[in-house]
Amino acid sequence: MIRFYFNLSPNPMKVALFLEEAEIAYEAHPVDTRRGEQFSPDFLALNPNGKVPAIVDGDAVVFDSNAILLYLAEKTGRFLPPAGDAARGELLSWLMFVATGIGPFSGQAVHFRHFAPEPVPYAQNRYAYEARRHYGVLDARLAERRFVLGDTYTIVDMAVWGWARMVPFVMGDDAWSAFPNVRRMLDEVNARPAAARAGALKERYTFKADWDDEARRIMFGHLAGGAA
Ligand SMILES: N[C@@H](CCC(=O)N[C@@H](CS)C(=O)NCC(=O)O)C(=O)O
Repeated sequence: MIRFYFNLSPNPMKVALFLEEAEIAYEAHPVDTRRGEQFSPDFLALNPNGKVPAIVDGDAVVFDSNAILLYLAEKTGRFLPPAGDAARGELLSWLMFVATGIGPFSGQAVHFRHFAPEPVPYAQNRYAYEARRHYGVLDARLAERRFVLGDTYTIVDMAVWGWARMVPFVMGDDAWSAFPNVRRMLDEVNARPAAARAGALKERYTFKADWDDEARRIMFGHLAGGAA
């Protein structure tokens, strides 16, 4: 049975959605990142980068949410176009767009909007701008398509779902007005039973909620004087 190492943040949740969509049996292993469990030797042996998600599937250990989505899609032959198809190229482009654009810029926008120890207007503006720009690209794409690749629901939509649920947290409470097509797609995916099952993980597992000094020291190694 697949072991799924996760918390409730956007990247692990994309993988939870796939596992539920494909009805793959899995054993959930919560990793409480505010308590530093991502740096335990056992977890670092799975993902030396010390971040969730990761999965163990027999001999295969896969980390990084988008790599896991591709691995599971290729393994099951589901939620991706056949290898060599033009649509497969499109899927790879948009998956990397989420992996290298939507995800990291959203993450940094959240950091400087909510968590930086002091306000840094330049960084706030840069990351808010880049997050908005990326969601704008996605919104234009979805203006003419039901899902990112067209009529077919794929792992790209799952990758988008993980982050799109966080739009107000990333860009502010009024952000949805600028991205109506992303919102429409998010609502459609949210209505799928698999999304409800993935979302129900938060009822079954509790993670540390306090954003205290311990959590700050663990999550932001640079504040504790850690060298990269
Ligand atoms: N590129 C990675 C990013 C994963 C990531 O940033 N995970 C966060 C979720 S909270 C994490 O584990 N953070 C813990 C930390 O930074 O110490 C992916 O897509 O899986």
